[in-house]
Amino acid sequence: MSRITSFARIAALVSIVATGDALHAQFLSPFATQVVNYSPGTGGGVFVAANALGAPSGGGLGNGSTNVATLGVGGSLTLGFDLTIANGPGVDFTVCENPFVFAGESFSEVAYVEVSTDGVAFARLPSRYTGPNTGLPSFTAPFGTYGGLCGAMPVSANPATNTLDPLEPAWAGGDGFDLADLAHDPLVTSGVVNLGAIHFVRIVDVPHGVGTDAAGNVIWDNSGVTGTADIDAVCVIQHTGTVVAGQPVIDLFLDAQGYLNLSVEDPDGAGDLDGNSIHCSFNGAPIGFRTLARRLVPNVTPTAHGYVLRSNTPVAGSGQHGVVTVSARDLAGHFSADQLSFGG
Ligand SMILES: [Ca+2]
Ligand SMILES: [Ca+2]
Ligand SMILES: [Ca+2]
Repeated sequence: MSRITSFARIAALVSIVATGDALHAQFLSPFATQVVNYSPGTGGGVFVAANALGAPSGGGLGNGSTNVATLGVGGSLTLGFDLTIANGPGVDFTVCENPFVFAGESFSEVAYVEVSTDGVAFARLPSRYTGPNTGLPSFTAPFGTYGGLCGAMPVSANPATNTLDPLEPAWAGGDGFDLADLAHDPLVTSGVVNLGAIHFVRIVDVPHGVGTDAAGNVIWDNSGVTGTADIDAVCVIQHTGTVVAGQPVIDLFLDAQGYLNLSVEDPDGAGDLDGNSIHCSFNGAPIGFRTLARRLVPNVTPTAHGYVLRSNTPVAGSGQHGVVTVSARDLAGHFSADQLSFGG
């Protein structure tokens, strides 16, 4: 190789590196890549920590994966990533456990989810349980029973058997987590946990009938005394390479009056949304955008950037429950998704 060619190659390499995180990130795994700590508890399951690395091995709505790392009673699993998870619009990462649907409900074994910048201080995503306070009456739990916990949403994506994109949770499945829910956590406000630079996710067993949600309610699930959550994968949806000014903003939320709202917007205008890319699911099952809108959020208000849809009546306190997930791309391929679990 001549000296000039060699310099040219080095210059090209330097240029690629200097292009920064966005390009570099395209070549990094969007899944957990390291088992940082595995402290399995007792009970039954598959105690292979490496099963939580890489892509999910979803079994579809009716089947749970066995390619999992079981937490065990009192156990926890800390995973590391090549990418830096960052707070973008909506869901930033999903945790894939192995729930399955039975008679319209989910067999749910739930766990707390925590995030860390330094691997030492972990902030726990606020959890919500709306089931009975004395235990669940059946083998399964209604969709919408849990929020801010993994282990409720079935997983369909499985690159070994189908072409569903694991990073597109409306169809892929998995429990979605939005780092914005931690904005008021003391570890975040003090700067110890940086929502723009999350390097670790820790998943912690909920002690059966003892562990509480963020409001102090005792959490019950379908695990029984010796069962616990089984972790299949963690999928990074928003990271330092995807969080950009012009990306679409999907937002599912209950407003102050308890109405369900869905906004589908793009900072570049409604015309920048790729209409064909809007994917929706209800209780894990794909549903058309128009059907979802008609059934749940029929009141449509155009905005400068897209649409805001709202339910006819309040859903909070109405007895309605379920989990809605919506995702979309813009014409540049930028992505956003959101998921809302509601009930009670
Ligand atoms: Ca977010
Ligand atoms: Ca399970
Ligand atoms: Ca855009």
